[in-house]
Amino acid sequence: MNAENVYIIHPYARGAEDVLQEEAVALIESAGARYAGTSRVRVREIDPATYLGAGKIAELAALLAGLDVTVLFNGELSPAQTVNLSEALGGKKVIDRTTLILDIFALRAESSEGKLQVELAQLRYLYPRLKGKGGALSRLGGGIGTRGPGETQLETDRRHIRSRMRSLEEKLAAAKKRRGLQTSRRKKDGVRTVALVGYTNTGKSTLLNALTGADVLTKDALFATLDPTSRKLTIDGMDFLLTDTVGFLRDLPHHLIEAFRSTLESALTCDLALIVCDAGGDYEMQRNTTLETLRGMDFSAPTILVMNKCDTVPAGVRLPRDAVCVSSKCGQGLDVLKQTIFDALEERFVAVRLYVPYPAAAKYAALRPLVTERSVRYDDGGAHIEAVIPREHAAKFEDFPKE
Ligand SMILES: Nc1nc2c(ncn2[C@@H]2O[C@H](COP(=O)(O)OP(=O)(O)OP(=O)(O)O)[C@@H](O)[C@H]2O)c(=O)[nH]1
Ligand SMILES: [Mg+2]
Repeated sequence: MNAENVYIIHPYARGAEDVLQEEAVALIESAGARYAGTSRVRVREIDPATYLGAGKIAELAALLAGLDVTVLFNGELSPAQTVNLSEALGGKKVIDRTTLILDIFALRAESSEGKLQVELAQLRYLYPRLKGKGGALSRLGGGIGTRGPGETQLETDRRHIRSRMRSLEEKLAAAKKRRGLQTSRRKKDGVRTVALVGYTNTGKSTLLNALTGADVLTKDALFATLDPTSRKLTIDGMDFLLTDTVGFLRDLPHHLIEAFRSTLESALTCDLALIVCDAGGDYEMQRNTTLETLRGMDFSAPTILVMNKCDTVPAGVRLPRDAVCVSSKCGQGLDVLKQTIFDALEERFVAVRLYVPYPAAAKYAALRPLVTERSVRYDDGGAHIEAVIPREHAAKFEDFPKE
């Protein structure tokens, strides 16, 4: 199939929003489609029926007549506005930013829970848009907005969709419960978790790979990662789980964040979060967007600011002083980052030397899940252990004679 050509209509109110416009191109490419051009439209007053004014629409209709393009409206449209715009533009397929992002999510979702979430988000978004559209959806004939797990449902009736949404909600609730159990077990076992969070395409997955030797997909695309992935990382004998997460985007529609809240929350009940930014990009905006998004999620872990891709920044350029500068690609700064992670976690953990006499082995075994052992040496009477334990549980180890 030839790649779908997508033409952007970029509405703006006042001042130029160039980031959003450039991002729209990246989003189109991330969806596997081809960018076909942009019209910027200054909007002074939103027309409730068509968003844009009649004069402007006529101009656009003339411009696009005869072209085989899908129109991306780089903003959010109401269901009625989508239908009306499509008609006014001579029946062209019109999608908005949310539909496009959902489409990318659908392409990326791999875990069963991720797929369920995308499907539910797509159906919730489509449901009000089905009203009175008759055959409109089947006319779309493939491409953006029709892909993903929701695809087969699009042509079924609303009642069907309602019951499908209910069933998805139930499945997700069950998955959430399971995940909750997993998290509390992890906590009980004293497994430390570090989350990689940040703006999309800043190199979170590349950093996960560089630190852990994992082989997670990395890509110059928006939302390359959708499902959180965890890998074990050992620094100086201390083990923990490093979790990669979905990237954030400025002006990500609120209900999309809602949809991914639950997967994110599991990663966000972490002991430490690395906020990854692109040192060669608009890192202030990336950091602020990330912090704002996290603020809405009951997030309270300590954070480390990481400026990635520092290989792309000319020497001498000043980066925020509180940041650790790294290049996941070249390996620069990774040792400093590891040390910073270790130090931040060590505040919450203590290194101890224990002596466990053989008769006390069972007692120690019961506490073993809390312990990260660094070295164990046996003698006739028992085991000499060097280990790291959570500060809050330190009292439980007081029975073992210190060396
Ligand atoms: N020059 C340079 N490029 C990098 C570096 N780290 C990552 N990249 C590139 O940046 C692009 C995005 O990397 P990813 O690791 O997929 O980014 P991500 O933050 O996981 O992105 P999403 O999952 O889409 O949110 C890829 O093309 C990487 O090769 C780096 O340190 N230097
Ligand atoms: Mg990624």
